[in-house]
Formats: sequence, C-alpha cells, structure tokens
Amino acid sequence: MNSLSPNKRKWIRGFSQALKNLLLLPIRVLSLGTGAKSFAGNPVIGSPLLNRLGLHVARLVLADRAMAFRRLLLSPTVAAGDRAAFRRDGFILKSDFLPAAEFAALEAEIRALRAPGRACHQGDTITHRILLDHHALAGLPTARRLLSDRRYRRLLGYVAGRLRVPGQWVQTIRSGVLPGPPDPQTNLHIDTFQPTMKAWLFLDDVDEASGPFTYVPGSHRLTRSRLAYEYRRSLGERDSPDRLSARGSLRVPVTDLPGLGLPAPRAFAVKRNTLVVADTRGLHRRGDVLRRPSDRMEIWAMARTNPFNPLPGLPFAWCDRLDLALYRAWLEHQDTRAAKRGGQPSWRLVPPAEGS
Ligand SMILES: O=C(O)CCC(=O)C(=O)O
Ligand SMILES: [Fe+2]
Repeated sequence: MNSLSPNKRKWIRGFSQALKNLLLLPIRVLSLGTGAKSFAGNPVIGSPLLNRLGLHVARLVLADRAMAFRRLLLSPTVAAGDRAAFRRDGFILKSDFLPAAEFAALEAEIRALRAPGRACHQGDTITHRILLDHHALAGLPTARRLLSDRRYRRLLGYVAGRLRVPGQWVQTIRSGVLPGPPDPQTNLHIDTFQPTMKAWLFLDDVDEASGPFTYVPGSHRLTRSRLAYEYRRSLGERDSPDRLSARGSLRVPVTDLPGLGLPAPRAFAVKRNTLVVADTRGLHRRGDVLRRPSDRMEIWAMARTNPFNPLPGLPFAWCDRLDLALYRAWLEHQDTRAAKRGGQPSWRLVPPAEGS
C-alpha cells in the first residue's frame, strides 16, 4: 500500500467505503422499521433527498399513530382526568404519590441500597443507575410494592403504550462533580422521533437551583408546525455540528418555541414523593444546576419499544425478564466493544460502594 501513489490510495479508500455502504444498505433500510434515529449514523435516515421526499416526516407520523392506538387500547386503565392532562400537556404529575409512611419506607430502603450499578459521564455530570430487576428487587420489599402498585403501573403503562414497563432504575444525577462543560441534557431537546415514556418518582426535593426536570407543555403533539419544523431540520441534520442532534435527539433553541406555537418551558420544582410521567418526544431538558455539586435521586423508568408496533405487548411477567435479559446482553456487548478499543462504554460498571 505504501508504494501506491496518494491518488491510488484515495481511490482504494473511496472504493472500499462505497463497497461497505453497498453491503450495509439492506441493514440500513431495514432499520427504518426500528427505533433507529441517527441522521449521521445511518445514511438512509440522514439522506437529504429521502427526507425531502418525506422520509423523516413519514416515520414521525406512523410512530405517532401507532402510539395513539396503543394508548387508546389502554385508556380504560387510567382515570379520565389523567388522560385529559396527558393529552393537553404531554405529562402527568402526581404530588404526594405514595402514602407518607410508604414513601418514608421506600426512601430509607433505597438510600441504604448498596448494589452494583452503571454510570454515564456527560459534561460535568454523572448519571448513576441501579437496575431494579428481579435480583435487586428480591431485597427491596417496598420498591417491589411500588413496582407492582396498580396505579403506578397503569400510569406508566398508559404513557408508554405498554401493558408492562420493565425498565426501572434507582437513578442519581450528580451535577457539577466532573471537570467539563455543562451536561448536554441541559439543552432543550427531544429524545427521539417516536413517542417515549420516562417517569420520575423523586426521592429528593427538587428546587429551581438543583436541575429540575423541565418540560414544554403541549410539545408532545405532532402539530402541523412541528411537522414542518422537523421536516426542515431533517434536510440537513446529518451534518449538524451538534453531535446529539445529528444522532437524532434534536436540540431545539428556546427561540424556536414561539414559531412552534409553544409556551415557555416549565421547571418541575417539586417536593419529594412527586411522580412525573412524561412523553419525552416532547421538548424537555434538565434544568441548570445553580448550586454545585448537587444530587437528585429518583426511581426512574423508561420505555421505548418498536415505534411502529400498534400493540401494547403481552401481560406476562416473563416478558419483563426477557426484556431485561436483552438489555443486559446489550450492555455487555458495549462493554466488550469498549474493552477492545481500550476505553470505557458509555454506561460504565460501578461497584457498589462507589455508586451508593
Ligand atoms: O433528568 C432530567 O431532568 C431529564 C434528562 C433527560 O433529558 C432525559 O432523561 O431524557
Ligand atoms: Fe431527554
């Protein structure tokens, strides 16, 4: 190769890239039917031509309709008032969610928990999570009661469009503990093109200065102006200088809100024992942390399924085990890949003492 002229080398590189693209094309096309969202990582998803023809908008609309149908099927499981609040705002907020004694028991149990976890470092912030799978829950009777509480399960399930929500963690956000720029989650963004449920049962009081979850009410709705906005963004997003936008989690300047017909963001400065269940296809961010370092601890849940599946899944407990086994396998795959590179995966393992 060294004896080749620079031109020939360039040609060979170009040719092997083109061959690779050709071989990967079927996989990239098939991934249009999944939650894959990266404009930069998938030349089909990011194609300015296909997006000009409406690819991104079509995925938005189909995912929206599939989720609307799933939520419709589950609508008898939640109170009409909660459904109306969710349809209007994109979130459901419940203060004093658990009876006081039950919450105190939950808080004591979780604060005493010493278990292996995973941590993600982003900017100056560490997000630490302990997965509440059946192993962890075996020693956590109060958390087990919460996760099987009908009211809790049904609220999360409705927003997720799922009969079961297996992804539950103890999450601690430690802001201002690393040297580095601010946490990228503090920029207003959408998580992905598909409706997605995230839930927080706060174990700490959260005030304006301690990075409250912040949401733009009504921004979960796929209005005409939202579709037009995402259409425009989809044309050039693959080349966005913002890495996370290019990867499909669009960062949205606050100055774009009036054009979208949306109000100012609302910060959830809330007392402990408040439950917030939100659709994070809506615009949201983690509020700025003005008092550093700062910890925010919560029972956190997330559900993101195939965006085009119109059904809410199966009601059996073994589905949760399967779901979490797949999730663990994915994490382990990331560990192996990172080890080969000699680096850390984005969710690095943390031993019990350090994480708690
Ligand atoms: O934890 C928060 O306040 C929100 C972070 C966020 O953007 C997310 O979880 O999607
Ligand atoms: Fe987010």
